[in-house]
Amino acid sequence: MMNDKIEAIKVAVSDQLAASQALQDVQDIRVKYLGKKGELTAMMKELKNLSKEERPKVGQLVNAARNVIEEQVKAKMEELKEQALEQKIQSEKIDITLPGRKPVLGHEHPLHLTRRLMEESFLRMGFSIVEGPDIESDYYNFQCLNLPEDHPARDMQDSMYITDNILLRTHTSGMEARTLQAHKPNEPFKIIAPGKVYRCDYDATHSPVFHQMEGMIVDKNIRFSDLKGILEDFLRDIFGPQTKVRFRASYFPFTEPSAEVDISCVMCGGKGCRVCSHTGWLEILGCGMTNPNVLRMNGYDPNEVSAFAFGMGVERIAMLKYGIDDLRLFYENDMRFLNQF
Ligand code: 2U9
Repeated sequence: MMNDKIEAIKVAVSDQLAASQALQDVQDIRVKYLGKKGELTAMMKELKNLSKEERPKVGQLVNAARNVIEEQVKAKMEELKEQALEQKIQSEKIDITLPGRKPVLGHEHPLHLTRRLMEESFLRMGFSIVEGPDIESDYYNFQCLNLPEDHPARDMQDSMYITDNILLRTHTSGMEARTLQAHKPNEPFKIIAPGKVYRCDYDATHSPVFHQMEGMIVDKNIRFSDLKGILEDFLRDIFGPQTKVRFRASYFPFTEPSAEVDISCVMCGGKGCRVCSHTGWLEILGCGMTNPNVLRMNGYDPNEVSAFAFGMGVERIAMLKYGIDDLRLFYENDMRFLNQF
């Protein structure tokens, strides 16, 4: 009778295991038959009621059945675990035949592009680039450039002061002064000084931060004709070979004589239009022969060498080159604007 019962349990376990879909089902089967209160465990406990002859035989059968069931449970668990892993692998499978997503590539900002074109033009003419601090001393920003104490450019309304004698540079001119002082007296050089400058100004045509490029050549016998030649070549390089250039007398404390430079209007070619206020000309930069006092103040002897200097706004060059009518477009990060470059 016990025999039949054991056989029946074995069949039942086989059927139930075959029908199991989840690990929990298998655990439950294990508990149901092999657990403390399981059916086979109960049979073991009943052995004591059997005769001495029957007890070892049935005991062996129960043990054998127990081992078989343990094996089957173990095998089923392995099978289900493997199935689960296979499913996970399938669900996480990457389709490497799908075309990749193209990353959006950024590009140069129009101001940076303009600065680079300007730099490349001067580099081709043998200039070097110098860069220096945006936070500048009153000494380098004004004093050594022949800007007297009472000069209007020193006014608190025009400059952003950090302390009494430290400010955000209002021009990159400090770099020419620093370069003069860094060289042996009267040593020749050709430099441009590009970078950010800061002024207390804010409207459609003025930004509190803008970009300048200044430059300077020092050598024996530098003349106004050298200044004209270099700047004409530069402006035709940037605005095209048809560009006409004119020099008008002007005044800057760090140059003498000084001039403002106009180019023929980029819109009408000089005929006169709204952009050039019907004059045919657009003001583009300032320049002059470096004031002998400034050379002297920075360790050079104006009797031995002469120099010229110039300065221009990178934003203005970019606006005229690309026909941009509002300075603020450069700083607003509007992709509809930026994507055009
Ligand atoms: C030293 C000697 C001379 C730099 C110069 C200008 C003329 C000039 C302005 C144009 C428009 C700046 O961007 S802007 O506002 N600059 O007109 N700058 S000569 O002359 C120097 C500088 C340093 C030691």
